[in-house]
Amino acid sequence: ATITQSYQERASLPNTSPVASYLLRLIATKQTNLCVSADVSTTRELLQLAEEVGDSICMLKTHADIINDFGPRTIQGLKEIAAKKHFLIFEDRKFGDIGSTVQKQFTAGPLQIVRWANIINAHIFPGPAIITALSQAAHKPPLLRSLLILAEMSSAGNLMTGSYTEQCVVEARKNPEFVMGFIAQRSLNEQPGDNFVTMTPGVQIGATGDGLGQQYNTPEQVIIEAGTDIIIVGRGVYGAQDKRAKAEEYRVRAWKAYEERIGP
Ligand code: 5FU
Repeated sequence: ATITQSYQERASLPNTSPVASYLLRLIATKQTNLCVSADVSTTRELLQLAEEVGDSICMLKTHADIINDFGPRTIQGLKEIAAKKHFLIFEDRKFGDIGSTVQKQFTAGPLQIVRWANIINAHIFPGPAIITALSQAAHKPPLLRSLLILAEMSSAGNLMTGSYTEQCVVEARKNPEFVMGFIAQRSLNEQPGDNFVTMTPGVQIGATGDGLGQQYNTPEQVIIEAGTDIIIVGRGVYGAQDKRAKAEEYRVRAWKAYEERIGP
């Protein structure tokens, strides 16, 4: 199904959330299916990294709660660089609570995630109301926001397998306007009509793990063998001396893998 279709083709399929369509077009235009995970601890480092890798990525993933001095300057800086370099912002907040609480975590507090993150993610272990609650909060006032459901994780021994993962797909199919896809280790587009975007963390060239549960695959393993759409790379890029060159190296590897997968 979607495994052999181009990003460009998939952008205009029915059942595709508006943010997914936008992202798929952006990926095709910029020729990048790389997301860099910016797990740094200051606003200065975050904005510097965004500038350095901006041309090579379709998306920047953040953990706003690990930025020591996160504030209005961080938000404004991020938004400006994202607009200038044309990438989306994904806050990896992993919401996982009752609907009423996640609405507050999404819109209020020191982070005000809804104001600046185009894409967020959530666990469905609290039940499907987490999806409707986040959707409601994103739509008043109307903002173009989209959700990734955490269907699988990269860490060793995680419990997100089998029927849990299947249930994630069931809930996503019920909310195609708001749910753009999954964080997963393989494509979960199994039924005709499925066009979810799969983003895969746990990618690094030349490492198998980090000693704290993280497990790594290569860009080729996740794009060609597992059929996913976007690789998410953290330490593999920001841990390098020359971050710009490293991001470009990952972009080329993941893009070639995609071209090989869809064929001529
Ligand atoms: F949902 C997940 C997951 O299953 N694995 C992950 O590694 C999220 N992550 C995030 O991706 C994690 O919190 C880091 O921010 C990033 C991976 O960073 P790395 O340095 O490439 O290991």
